[in-house]
Amino acid sequence: PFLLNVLHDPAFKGGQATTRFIDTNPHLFKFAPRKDRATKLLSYLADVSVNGNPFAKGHKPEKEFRMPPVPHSDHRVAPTPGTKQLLTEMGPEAFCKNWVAKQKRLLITDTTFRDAHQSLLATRMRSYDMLAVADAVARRTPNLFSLEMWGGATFDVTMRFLREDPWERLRQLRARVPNILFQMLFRGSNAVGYSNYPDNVVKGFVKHAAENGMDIFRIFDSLNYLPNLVPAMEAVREDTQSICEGTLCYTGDILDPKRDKYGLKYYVKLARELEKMGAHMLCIKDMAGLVRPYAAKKLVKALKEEVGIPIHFHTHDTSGLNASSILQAADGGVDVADAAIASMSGGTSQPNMNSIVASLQHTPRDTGLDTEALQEFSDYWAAVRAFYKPFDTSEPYGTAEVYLHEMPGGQYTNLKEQATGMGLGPRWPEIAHAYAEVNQLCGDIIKVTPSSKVVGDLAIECVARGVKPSDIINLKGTKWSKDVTSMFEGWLGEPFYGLDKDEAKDSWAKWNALADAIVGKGGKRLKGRPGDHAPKVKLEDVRKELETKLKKKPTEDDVWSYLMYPDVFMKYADHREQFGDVSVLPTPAYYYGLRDQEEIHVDLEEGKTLFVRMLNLTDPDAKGKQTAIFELNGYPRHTTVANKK
Ligand code: 3PY
Ligand code: ZN
Repeated sequence: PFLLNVLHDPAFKGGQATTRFIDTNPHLFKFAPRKDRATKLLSYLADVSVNGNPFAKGHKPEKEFRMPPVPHSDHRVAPTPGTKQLLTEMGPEAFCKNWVAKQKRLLITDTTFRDAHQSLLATRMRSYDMLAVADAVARRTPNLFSLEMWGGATFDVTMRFLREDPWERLRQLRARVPNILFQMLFRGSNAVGYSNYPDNVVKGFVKHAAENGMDIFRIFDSLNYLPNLVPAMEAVREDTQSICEGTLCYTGDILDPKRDKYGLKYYVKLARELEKMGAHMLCIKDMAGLVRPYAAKKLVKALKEEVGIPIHFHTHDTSGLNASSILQAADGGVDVADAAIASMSGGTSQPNMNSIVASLQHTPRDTGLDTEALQEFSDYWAAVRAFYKPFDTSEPYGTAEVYLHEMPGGQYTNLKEQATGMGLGPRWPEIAHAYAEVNQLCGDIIKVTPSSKVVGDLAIECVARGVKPSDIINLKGTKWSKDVTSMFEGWLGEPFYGLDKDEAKDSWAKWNALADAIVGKGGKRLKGRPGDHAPKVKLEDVRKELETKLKKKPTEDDVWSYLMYPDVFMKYADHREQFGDVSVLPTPAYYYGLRDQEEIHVDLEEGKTLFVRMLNLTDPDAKGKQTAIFELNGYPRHTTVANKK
């Protein structure tokens, strides 16, 4: 390429080059490092154009995508100050007490950047599509309460399937949205993973996330075992200026007199305890969308009477009815509710923000959000959503089946995929029933990541083997997956926390019988908080270990990513080494490569843009190699890849 630079230089072309040409034009002769950023990206584009993206399931779009219409906003005008500025000025305690609790309007959290795509698109939304709209979000909806944009499954999936750095996503969005609070979902002692992490890892992670821009930590436990929340809650309160949102997970139906185990009394008890533990806000986390409309009002009213901190309601629209749960919760006095932009809402995602906002207009709880802006955002996301077709597999209609299986919205599509992958797709109704039966066999537990995964694994296993869930107890010598055994060994904590002895008696009997069958009678069983059994991790040792593996000094981001997901992080790091930062590529190019003559532009940084056109892709040669010929900023470049198909 350097030769081409020389050949194109006007002085050289004009025949004015002398022997001093090299001395006076050193920039033309600076050999780019062999693998510069552009070269690495071209290798990626060549590879994905020839072999496809291994994570896009072989999907080939039939027609060209339309350019998503980015909502209008003037980036030269600074965004109006919002909740972020208020939190900074007031501090978490005063902000929640004197501002959030005093708002008449219903405050709204936009989940489009996290739970909506986790629940609809298997968490595959790339930073690129969020960043493209972020300037407009900051300017057109500055009166949002918060943006949920991190945590849950996003941490794992960004590295595993998107080959992006989750920390970069956080910082890049923060830079563009300086005025709205950022919120993450934090799985208590399971942090952003699926198993227990030592206390010092949980605390260090919280601190690093806050330092990089996280404002609200929604902290829950998958069995509502509140002692598991302590390290994370302490870290938020002691080491950060962020908001600690203590969370209770909702299951069952408080209106059903026959299911009084998880009744109003239970939720009130947990809520009071969370407030005592230091929560600045309380979250009702209805991960499966089981809070029915009239239950919503009853629950919120009862909790409002019992706790003094603001209440934040999170639900899913799996039944198709949960916008009305939000309206009823608003009537009951809830302070904040979660919703997703229209074209990313509904089904297993959150209810439709645009419609909720419109339906509250001219009422006492009017949100004040701009419906025209929300419509433009919806148009944008509708176009973007088309890029993610291979992952967009949930039913486009509501289903009351959710009241039977009680599956979290974020799990539903994943479990369906898992079933389809095992050839069990057509037997989904059986799996849904098995899921409900396994739950009863466990003694009727809270089901949310990771406990929901264990119930799902067991349900699929039963259907695959053709046994009834109730037969698990009698299956001798079966080897269950590690996730399954570790839950019954006690590594997720204890189920039935918050119930009194009598209420929990039957449940414990069932749990113990199943645990005996799975772990084995006399097998190792933990009691109490798993964190008390997990030795502290020596961070210095981890840094050294990682330095050896990476052959260079790791960043603090790398250390925390590695602590959460060692194998996934190492694969991501290899990819980054080979192809550079692929998050800068437009999404169709990332998933499907470039078509013949297609041109994209890639902004590497402010003022540095690559224009890449696919000129030709040769047929495979005798050794199966194909050459992709690109035009890069006007110059031809080629790269050869092995056809692996
Ligand atoms: C997660 O933990 O990822 C969830 O979304 C649970 O609802
Ligand atoms: Zn959710």
